[in-house]
Amino acid sequence: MPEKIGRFMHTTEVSIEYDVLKENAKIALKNQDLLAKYGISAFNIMGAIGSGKTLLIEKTIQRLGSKYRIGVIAGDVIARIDAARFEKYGIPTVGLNTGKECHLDAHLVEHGLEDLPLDNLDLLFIENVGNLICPTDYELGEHRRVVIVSVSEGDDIVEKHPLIFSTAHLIIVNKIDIAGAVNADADRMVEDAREINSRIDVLKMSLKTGEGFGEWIDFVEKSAAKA
Ligand SMILES: Nc1nc2c(ncn2[C@@H]2O[C@H](COP(=O)(O)OP(=O)(O)OP(=O)(O)O)[C@@H](O)[C@H]2O)c(=O)[nH]1
Ligand SMILES: [Mg+2]
Repeated sequence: MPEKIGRFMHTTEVSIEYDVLKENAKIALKNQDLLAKYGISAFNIMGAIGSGKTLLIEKTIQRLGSKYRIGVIAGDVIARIDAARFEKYGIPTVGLNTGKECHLDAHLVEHGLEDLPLDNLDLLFIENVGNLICPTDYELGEHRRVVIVSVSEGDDIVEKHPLIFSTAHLIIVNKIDIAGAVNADADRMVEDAREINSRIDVLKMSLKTGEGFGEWIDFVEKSAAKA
């Protein structure tokens, strides 16, 4: 990947962070077991601020809401703006605020699950906090990790954030309808993603025109069938 690596930040808190991550991983497994018990397929939707996470979930609810029982956990630093966007579809929604934290964690999601009618759900979409760094290490108990980026973040965004893409099952390159206007090469983003992880599913999408959306729906339904 990037040939020129900058100097890494020094840290003296490695062991503390390790413990936190170990604890998080334990709770994530508990969450996953709980979801499996109810046959729920859970998707952790990660991506930069404004990349299209909420719109992706909203359009998925519109397309699949009559076929599957869908619930949403909406992670936000503050307020319930995205949660309110999901609630208008009349589906079970939990809004989680992370305050100063830039990611959801398994403990917060564990509480979110307590507020959802698990015996009445088939699919759970978890919108993570808009960020391409912090959510990387924090598994939530999801079955599928999805990263959505948009061309307006710059076509080098994938190359600049290899870690989060290396952990994903699916990468979506969104807003391809405006690629020309922002001078971005969407194919470069797809190639960068494949270089990071050759087994990964990558698709180009425009939530505005609907291009690529059918492939996303196929991915969701295939994942649901495995739950
Ligand atoms: N042109 C275009 N605009 C899009 C597309 N997808 C999303 N948008 C717009 O991008 C803006 C951000 O979309 P959201 O779905 O709110 O993004 P988000 O990732 O949930 O944002 P945060 O929760 O704030 O991180 C909205 O104005 C959307 O209408 C797309 O494919 N093309
Ligand atoms: Mg959002």
